[in-house]
Amino acid sequence: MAGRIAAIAAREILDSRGNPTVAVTVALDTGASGCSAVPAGASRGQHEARERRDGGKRFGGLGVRRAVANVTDVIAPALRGLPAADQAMLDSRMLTLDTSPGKAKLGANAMLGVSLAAARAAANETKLPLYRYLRQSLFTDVTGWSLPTPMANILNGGAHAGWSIDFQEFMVLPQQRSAAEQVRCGAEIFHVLGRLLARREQPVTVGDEGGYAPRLSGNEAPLKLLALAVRASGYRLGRDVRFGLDPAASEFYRGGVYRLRSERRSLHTDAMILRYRAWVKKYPIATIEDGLSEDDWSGWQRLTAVLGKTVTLVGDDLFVTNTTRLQRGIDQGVANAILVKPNQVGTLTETVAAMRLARSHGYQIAVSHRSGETTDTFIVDLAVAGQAEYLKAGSFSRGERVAKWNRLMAIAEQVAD
Ligand code: 2PG
Ligand code: MG
Repeated sequence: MAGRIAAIAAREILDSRGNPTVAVTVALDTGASGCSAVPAGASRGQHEARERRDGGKRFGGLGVRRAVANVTDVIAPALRGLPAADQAMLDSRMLTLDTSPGKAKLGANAMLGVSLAAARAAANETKLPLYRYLRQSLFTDVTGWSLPTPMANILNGGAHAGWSIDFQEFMVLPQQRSAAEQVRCGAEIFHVLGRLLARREQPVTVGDEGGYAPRLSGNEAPLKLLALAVRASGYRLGRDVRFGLDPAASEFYRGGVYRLRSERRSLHTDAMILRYRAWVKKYPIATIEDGLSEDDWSGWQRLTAVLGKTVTLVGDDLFVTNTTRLQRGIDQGVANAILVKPNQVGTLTETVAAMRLARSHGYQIAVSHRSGETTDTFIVDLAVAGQAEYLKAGSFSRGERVAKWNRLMAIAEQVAD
């Protein structure tokens, strides 16, 4: 018998930055249950669904007691008795409880916690691993188990690293066949990069996503360092390892220009595009995420015209896992891939809808963590179930990041059997 929701509990816990976030447990009448914890961004897109935060003194205003109460007092009574396996019904019922723009009333953090915990409870009831349950219930048109390539952010900047440099993320994309070899490759490069930095008397402390956060002059310096580290690790640049960038350009777009403080200059959209084109010739850059700002649609069109055939151009703040914005991108020839972050939109059903829409228009998918994470590894199972091309989960340090890579390796062992 399919389990029905018997109880929903929620708590305030801390995320990897030490800020409050929501943890939810959904219990079914069959005895099965599932938990989830919600992540939080620092470089948030303007068009994301809204988190509910308490304001006031506690935790500098970041408390989530209100969101927790919304789960237990508003959402739980409305969902009690519903079949946990009917994700679409649960999520649409929650949407009827909050019709405010961006889910501001209940909070996307409240809703997502319930949405993901319910999916886990339903999966636990079937005794299937989460990725298999998600595949069979939400991605029925997807077949085979080709696993996502890690996007590993081993050098952090921007809002994740006290603005040591302007661009936020410099990622390595290991090209080996197995997840274990990819993780090994990335971790080896990470450690070699650390030694390179230490030799230059640079700090080897890490940023929010576990990558090093050196203060460098300009935004190209990290690419040079990455290239050195790849070679010094014995890997072939381009063949074994490619690069991914997430400048998170919305964060330094002011008054119609891109202000690069570490370079003491500002660039117009077309100068940014020229810069990317030059870098793509010089370095094995496979992906560029948020290379331009979230509402620079005409710039994105030109960027896509120039680089879209050779580079995976990923919309993060641009699309915010939102089908309306993604559809606009599809219609206007903007980007060719989407970053998927469940908490940008607030329910699993809407997240899957964005993935489906992307897939049906040939857009690639990168499922992603947030810079404020917990040890919850739901996104890994989601990426595998939906056959995302990429999984973006930070570097090879900090437990909340490493938990994701470890989960990926565990799944890889299972699907190889
Ligand atoms: C991003 C994310 C994750 P944040 O910009 O892609 O790396 O950062 O969670 O701070 O929005
Ligand atoms: Mg991003």
